[in-house]
Amino acid sequence: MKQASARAHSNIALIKYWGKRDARLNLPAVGSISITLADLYTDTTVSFDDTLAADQARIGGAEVDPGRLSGFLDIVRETAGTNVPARIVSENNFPTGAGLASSASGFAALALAATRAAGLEMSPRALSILARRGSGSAARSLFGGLVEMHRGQDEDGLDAFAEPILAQNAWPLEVVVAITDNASKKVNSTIGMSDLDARSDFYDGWLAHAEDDLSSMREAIKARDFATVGALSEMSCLKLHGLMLSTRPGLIYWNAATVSAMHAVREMRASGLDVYFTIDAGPQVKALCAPGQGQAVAAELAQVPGVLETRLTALGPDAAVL
Ligand code: 2P0
Repeated sequence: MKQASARAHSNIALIKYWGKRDARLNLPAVGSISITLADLYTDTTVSFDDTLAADQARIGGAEVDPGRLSGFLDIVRETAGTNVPARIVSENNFPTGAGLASSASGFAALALAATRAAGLEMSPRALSILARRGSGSAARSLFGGLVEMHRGQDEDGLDAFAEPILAQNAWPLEVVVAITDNASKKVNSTIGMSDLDARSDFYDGWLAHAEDDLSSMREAIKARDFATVGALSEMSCLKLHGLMLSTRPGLIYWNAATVSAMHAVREMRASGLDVYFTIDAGPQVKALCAPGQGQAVAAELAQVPGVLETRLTALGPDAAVL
């Protein structure tokens, strides 16, 4: 039996990925820029075991259908020249499938653990390309700090990978995650973003401005210009949700507490705190805070009706073998 374990941290996109240029290779239609989170992570152990009849998977203590994970392991097995089944055991230290990027940390941890267990030594870039096959956002979770994912141009997807913009300790931003619902979302991201050409009249506009948004964000990050980073983050979030709302059938990932928390963030800003919101394919609100402002923001968000829990976190590290 060959076994390895890895930890990868969740990430939150500030410039959002939504839409694919190739569904089979899971190539994104747009690039994205994210921050990796210190305190939200997935630990995964992969054991290739020739006494197993088929792949098995356990997530958060429950046996699950290994379907999507098996498809991913097949890519690793093909690269390593083996067909041995595997057992996957994975734990998130946060709610799964609720818009907290569990597929990002999950597939990044799986990519690292599975390749190590299979005896493959891959560069961070090759691991990012592999993790992308599992989930687009997972390509970013290989890296700590602030990270850019490239959409790439090549048909084989070898230029669609993530790389760091700023290291974990280069800018001590803080993030408050306000959890408003612990249930899994009803429409997962892959389905929500499928076939947007046919399903949204806003998709052309989304694609047309993606490169400008990415370059503005890249410059603002390099200049440590928090107000611009925050304003671009809120804009990209609202634009994403405009696209989601415009999709047939319309995707409404927000609940009442999500909207209350968005207003609360803007009120905090009006009263002098440096904070901006972002929201993914789920009802949780993530507040991006300038260094030193996270505690005050967490205390305010905890008072918002419908906010169940807040978590304050700093920027996280690269994924690592345990
Ligand atoms: C992001 N999201 O950039 C965007 C913003 C959610 C909203 O990436 O189909 O789970 O597996 O590539 O990575 C969530 O999508 O989708 C996501 P797939 P993924 O973080």
